Amino acid sequence: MEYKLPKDFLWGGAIAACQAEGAYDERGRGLSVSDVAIFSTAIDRKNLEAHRSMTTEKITAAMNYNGTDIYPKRHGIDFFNRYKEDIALCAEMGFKVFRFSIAWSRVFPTGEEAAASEDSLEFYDNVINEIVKQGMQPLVTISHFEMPLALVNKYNGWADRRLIDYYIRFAETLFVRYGQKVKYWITFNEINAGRFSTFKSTGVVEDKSENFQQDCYQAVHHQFIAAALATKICHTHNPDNQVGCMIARFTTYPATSHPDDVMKMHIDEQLDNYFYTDVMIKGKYPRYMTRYFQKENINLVFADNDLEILKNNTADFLAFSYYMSMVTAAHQGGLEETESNLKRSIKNPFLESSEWGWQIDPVGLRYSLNTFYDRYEIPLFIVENGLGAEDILTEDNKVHDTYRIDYLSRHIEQMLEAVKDGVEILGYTTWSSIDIVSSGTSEMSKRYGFIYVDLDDFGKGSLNRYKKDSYDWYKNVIATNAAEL
Ligand code: BGP
Repeated sequence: MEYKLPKDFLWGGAIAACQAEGAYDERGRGLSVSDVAIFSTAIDRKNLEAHRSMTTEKITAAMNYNGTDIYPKRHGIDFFNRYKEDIALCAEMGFKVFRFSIAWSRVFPTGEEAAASEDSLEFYDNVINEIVKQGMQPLVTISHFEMPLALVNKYNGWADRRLIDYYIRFAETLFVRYGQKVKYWITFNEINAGRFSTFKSTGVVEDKSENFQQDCYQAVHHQFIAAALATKICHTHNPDNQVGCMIARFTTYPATSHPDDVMKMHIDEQLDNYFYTDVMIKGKYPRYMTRYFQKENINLVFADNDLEILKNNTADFLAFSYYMSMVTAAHQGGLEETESNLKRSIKNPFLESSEWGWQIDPVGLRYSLNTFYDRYEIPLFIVENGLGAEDILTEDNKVHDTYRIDYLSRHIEQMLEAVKDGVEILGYTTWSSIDIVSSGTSEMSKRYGFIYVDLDDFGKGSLNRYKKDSYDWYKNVIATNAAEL
């Protein structure tokens, strides 16, 4: 017997509210962390540091700033008004699933309202109905780098335990309203991002914290509890629904075969990846974290029944994003580094990099799928994979993105190898489906979609949508269930 890709494999693409919707101040939406986490812009493209250390001063400056360089981040690609056209274009490609997120700051503008905004719920009714009408499954990320800014100002974000209640109120509102139409849910986008990009992931502000490290991990602990409770509540409303956890997969290799480097790789994998999935899938804190917390002088505060909650409400599937692999060494001195998603890496001499320094590694995807499945034996869902590039729109409105086709086909090829290895995979949604604003750089010119959006880094452009060469290519991949790549 041979393992094969199932006929009902969920092919599709993804977006996030804070990078696509725009309309940041329309119809009662509250300000959100994503509106002010905008410091690495086209002007300062490589400055990821800004996201790691958001201070109240920087946030206030951003709130009062109306400069053109932050235009794309707040205005997105106007998905808020153009969702019908965008969803139709994705359906035409044959998507089986459409991944998107719901803006918390739209549904509960300050997070603390007694009732959800009916107007906003209707907007998402329309989005979901459109997806279903066009023959696709919605895959909803409940929280994708977006939360009401008011909760940051009042509570220092997820550092405060009360955030669990606010999140649960938000999540339950969604389960009640959409639970009959949405089968697949993700509780938090890249829950492991909090360690590298604390503000956009947890809303914790560095200068509001007495012990920033402690608050980072306490915030993540609160998110673990919130995710577990949300999983429980979702199942109560509809036992058939599936709730996944999600991390950014930081696949890490040792710089050499020196045992110290291999050990360092093992520890990095534990701290950056497995800590999160172990808690959310095995339902308990792994023992290796005890040593780490002691070393870092971190003392997490647990409520009486926290361990019980984690144990009884584990994730139904493991979703992850995969863009590249990384390299680590016990002694980093003198080794050349490169940028990557959320953290830096040592350069791998065997791999090519994207224009942003992300090291392209299709085999690493097969390796990641295998290592995850060996460890957990639950279904996996690749919910982000793609290439950020500076596409060029020709005079006849075409984009010849052969580099994107090359990137995606090589990754899908390795995903198929993993299927043959016996790994159970529910689906594959590319990042992104249509061009949206980059999360890391706030730029429009870092594009990932099959559909080009005519908008530049300074908010100029017609917002017209144009199919890239990769559009027809992916349509055929889906039609042939990847028999033709
Ligand atoms: C992931 C995020 C996405 C997305 C992607 C690409 O970390 O979940 O929101 O943006 O990375 O990153 P970037 O936009 O920084 O290129």
